Amino acid sequence: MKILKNIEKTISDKGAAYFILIDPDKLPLERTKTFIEYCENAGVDGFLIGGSLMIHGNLDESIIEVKKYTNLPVIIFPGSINQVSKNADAILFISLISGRNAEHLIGKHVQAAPLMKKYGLESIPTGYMLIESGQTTTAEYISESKPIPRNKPEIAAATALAGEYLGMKLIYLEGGSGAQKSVPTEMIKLVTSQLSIPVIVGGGIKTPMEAREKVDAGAEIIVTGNFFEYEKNWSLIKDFADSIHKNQPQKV
Ligand code: 1GP
Repeated sequence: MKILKNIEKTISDKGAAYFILIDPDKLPLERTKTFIEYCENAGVDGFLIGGSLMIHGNLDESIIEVKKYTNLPVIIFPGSINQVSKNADAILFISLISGRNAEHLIGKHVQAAPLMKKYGLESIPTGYMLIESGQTTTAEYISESKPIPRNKPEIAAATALAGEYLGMKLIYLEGGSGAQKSVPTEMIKLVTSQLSIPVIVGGGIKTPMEAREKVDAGAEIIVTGNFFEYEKNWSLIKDFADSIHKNQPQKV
């Protein structure tokens, strides 16, 4: 529970936490040091690492490289059963509760659990919910599960509540990496008003202001990935962190 506790403390200290998603396919090993140092100096709270479809990248190598340059939590965000590594600090043990594909509700978990036990990897039970975001995302296509319609916040709220009652420690509202439209604010408001566990929001967030809107709506963890795959955007990481950390003095 060490890493979950660390996240909960960050949320309570800063008002919300900011995580950056690293896709080992997109961040070359030789750029890792510069990127991680950039994130550390900008006030990022931790890293998720993984991807729905990993083709060239090597998760283990990538985690080892990231951990050379940071003491922040490095948490696996698994896209498949192959993405269980002994080198990470924890794993989001995600159950895709918005879908009805049994493999992603319990199947893959049975395969992963013995390995997690062997590695002593902290499990963070996470109810993962795909939200319709304008076009078919990789997560939706690969998981073969339907997203929740973006104009149905009541379905999202009921699903998230079921996740909490099943014992999930986090709920992840996911637009999908590179989503055209991020998760609607109204949906975040309704979901967070029903829950007592933190809600992560990610997918298609492209500006610090948009990130802040999600936090003001009740999100307690914001994730961005795609936007910072372009080095020209790295200078904005600090602006994202500052907007998300609502308990800390904002820039004027
Ligand atoms: C994807 O929520 C994450 O799983 C981050 O999404 O890459 O669109 O920022 P982006």
